[in-house]
Amino acid sequence: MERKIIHVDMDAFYAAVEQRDNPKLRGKPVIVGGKAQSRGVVSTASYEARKYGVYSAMPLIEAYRRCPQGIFIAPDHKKYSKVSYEIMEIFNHYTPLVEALSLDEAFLDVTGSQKLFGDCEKIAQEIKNRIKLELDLTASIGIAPNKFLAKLASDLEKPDGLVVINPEDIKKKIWPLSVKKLWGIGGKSAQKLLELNIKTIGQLAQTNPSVLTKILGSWGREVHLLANGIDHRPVVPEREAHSIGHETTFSEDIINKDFLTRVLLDLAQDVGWRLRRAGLKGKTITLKMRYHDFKTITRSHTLTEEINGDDLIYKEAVKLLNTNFSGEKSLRLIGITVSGLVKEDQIQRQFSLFTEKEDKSEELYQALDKINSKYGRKTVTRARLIKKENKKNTTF
Ligand code: TTP
Ligand code: MG
Repeated sequence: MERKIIHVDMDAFYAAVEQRDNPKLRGKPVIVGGKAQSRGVVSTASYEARKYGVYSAMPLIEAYRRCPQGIFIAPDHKKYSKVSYEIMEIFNHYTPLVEALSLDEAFLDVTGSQKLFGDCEKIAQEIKNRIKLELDLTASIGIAPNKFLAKLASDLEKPDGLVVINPEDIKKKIWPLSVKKLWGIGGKSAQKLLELNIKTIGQLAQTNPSVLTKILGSWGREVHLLANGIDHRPVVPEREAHSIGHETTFSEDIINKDFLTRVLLDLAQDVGWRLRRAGLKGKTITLKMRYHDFKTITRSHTLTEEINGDDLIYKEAVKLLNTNFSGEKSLRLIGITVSGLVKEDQIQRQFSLFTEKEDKSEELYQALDKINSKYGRKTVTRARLIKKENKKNTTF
């Protein structure tokens, strides 16, 4: 059976939440990131502000230069992550196969949901309606037989779009798009393709894959398949993922370390949120940096204990930045990945064994045994997990 993949992406997410919660901001150029002219970075801008050329990852000073009448607001991550939970709850209603890519974006595999909820277009429309009615926000949705096409589709009619791409639409709807829309095609690759006069996805699709592997390495074959609308990657709910990461490509090269540090906070919050949502913790923190000349490096640090708190991820990422960013070459992209993932309840079992050994209290053992035999092995450890988590995760 042909797969049906939905990609949902909220419109101007942080700004839309702010406009929803403060009617005075509606219809206005809202720029979320921090005080105008401060050292920070734009998290996002309302569509009204985008008309002035203000975009995500732009320095606030530049945003102010382009749009001095903009309303500048500091981001409230706690609020956005709460809204994210509500959005993801709506998705979970239609399928267990939800892969959240970030706070405002997810893939849903609804192939098996259609018998119960009606065809995929009906499901997508219902999701949009619920997001509007229950959360007073808008989302753009793409529907396609695979992830690659669904993600491209959701972007085609933003904001408030709903675009279906069937295999027969690929030539008309996808082939005219720029090669830059393809995942993994950064500016440098696009430049190399341009030298061969390959500008559109269609031209890429019609190029011999051996030519592409010469330019792009093994990724070339993959790119050729994607350009032809072929993508077999499954929708993987985070709880089954091996790593969770997030990265930002800047609109202009960045050399200012304070600015990069501020971006790391956003990224850490996103990655932390996704880990916690999936009930995961990870031991290895990796910082990815792509320099202005497109050279890309990754630097990792493995901790003795798994973490998923924003503050801890942020702290490790900043340490990696401090030791590996000399400030001589500007960056195009920065990203954080957490790997070495384990499920929180597994850690809890280890933790509980450890503390039990430390306690050496016979009475306690007996009491634990009693409870565990009565309610099942996990009862007590789970309760401890909750306490431990509450203490640690002060941010949420
Ligand atoms: P996006 O989905 O990329 O952007 P958006 O939802 O604001 O706008 P649209 O999808 O309609 O184009 O990112 C989702 C949120 O993630 C965004 O509202 C703010 C945050 N974000 C950052 O904090 N920094 C960034 O560089 C980006 C791209 C997003
Ligand atoms: Mg969005």
